[in-house]
Amino acid sequence: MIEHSSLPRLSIASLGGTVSMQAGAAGCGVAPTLDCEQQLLQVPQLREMAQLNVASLSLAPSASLGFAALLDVLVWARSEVERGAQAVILTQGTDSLEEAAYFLDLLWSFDAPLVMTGAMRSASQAGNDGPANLLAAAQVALAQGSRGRGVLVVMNDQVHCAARVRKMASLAMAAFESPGFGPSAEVVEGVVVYRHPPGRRAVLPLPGRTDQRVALLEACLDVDTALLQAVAPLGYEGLVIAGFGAGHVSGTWSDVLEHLAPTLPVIVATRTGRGPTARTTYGFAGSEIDLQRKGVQMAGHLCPRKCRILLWLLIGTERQHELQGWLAI
Ligand code: DAS
Repeated sequence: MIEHSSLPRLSIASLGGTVSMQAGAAGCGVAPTLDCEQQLLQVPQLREMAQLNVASLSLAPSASLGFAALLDVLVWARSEVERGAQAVILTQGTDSLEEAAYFLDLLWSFDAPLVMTGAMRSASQAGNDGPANLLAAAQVALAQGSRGRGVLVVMNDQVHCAARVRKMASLAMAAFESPGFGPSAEVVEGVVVYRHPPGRRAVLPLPGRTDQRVALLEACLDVDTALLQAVAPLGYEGLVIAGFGAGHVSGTWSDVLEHLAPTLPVIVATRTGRGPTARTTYGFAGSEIDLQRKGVQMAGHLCPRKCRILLWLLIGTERQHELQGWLAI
């Protein structure tokens, strides 16, 4: 019998998502109903691994989470570590997990791991993966090798770093990947095996303002320029474009960006889902060489959605001028 007070302290909070969902009335589909304590009932072994401090912070589908809610979650998680938690676990919906994880990672200044997980199948479905993901998340949270790695996403016995992880499938159990990089670690029989030592991390202060808006548009075949031209008049303070291929747009979009890029930060990323944007390969109108000459920043390996998070936080901390350096990390 393990003496309870000798166990490490672990704080766990739930935000909602499929991991908190179960069926209500027949034919109505699953919806968030399980609070954090109820989720933990499915994983009794957690209480033998750690002293748990449990909180239910929201019951939202993750498409309805927002930056304000995530800043509140960050304040809670920080205070848990300051009060002695060895690590913090958050459960949330998988739909926006890749964005929420990167948002929190950019602001997470502790060595203590902040581990995020969820489920692809609800408590009402056969093969519900929530309990297994929660157990693996706790094993990762308590592993010494997880320290100094910022925010980690644990799904399907894999550990992904927040800057690289993406949801790559709508319903499959193996939905999460870090395209081009692979997972940082695997959980094998409860043991967390990292492939590499922790990398260099940079952290931002809390944003001083939160009313800024950053637009995300996708380049696509034969698209007109109406939405692109509306970005500045609508008051957006930054723009991310999910560009073709290695970070390209049409010649007509390039013409608009020539006037837009000097007035607000513009990032062009790749819409392909894997690989970096180019810097020095193509020279046509709308290519990366053309766009950089017009003041556009190329995203490198950062996917469009994470570019939007980065730019929102940089504007909120008045660090837009540091954008190029952050994209190079
Ligand atoms: N698709 C759901 C999930 O996997 C819903 C959500 O993200 O809240 O959690």
